[in-house]
Amino acid sequence: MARKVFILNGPNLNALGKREPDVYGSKTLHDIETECLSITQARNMACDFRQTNHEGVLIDWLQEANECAMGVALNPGAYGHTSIGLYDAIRSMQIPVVELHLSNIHAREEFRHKSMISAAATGVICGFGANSYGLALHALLDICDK
Ligand code: CA2
Repeated sequence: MARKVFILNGPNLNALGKREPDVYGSKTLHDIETECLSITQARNMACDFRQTNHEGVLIDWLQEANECAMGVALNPGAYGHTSIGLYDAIRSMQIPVVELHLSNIHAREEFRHKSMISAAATGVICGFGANSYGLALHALLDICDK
């Protein structure tokens, strides 16, 4: 198995840093990608960082990761609250999947409190802004290197 992890991002995360900086911070997704690449490089791991606005594409990428990567860090965006398809995809994977959110979903609107995918994930990080990515990635790499 190649030493590679996927970092997958769901809907609207391409708008990061451009709107609602009070909720999601001022970093762009590209800034976050740069930080993730430097973390993975330092830990001798390759990294495939992607974003899509489409639920089925996220599912395709999870299935792809399961074939060729050691683990996934996933910010599912709003699909995390709604998608049984994502839950089923993660359930069927043999590699660790760390769910992450920039915001603390439990401190926001009630409809964000429930994550459909947490029960299938290896673990969950939320509420640390852009740092959620680094925290999730280190947790994932610790599992991969065990
Ligand atoms: O906190 C997170 O990371 C979320 O996954 C972000 C999702 C939201 O639906 C989840 O409840 C929590 C939304 C991402 C949308 O990002 C935007 C960025 C800038 C402007 C508008 C939306």
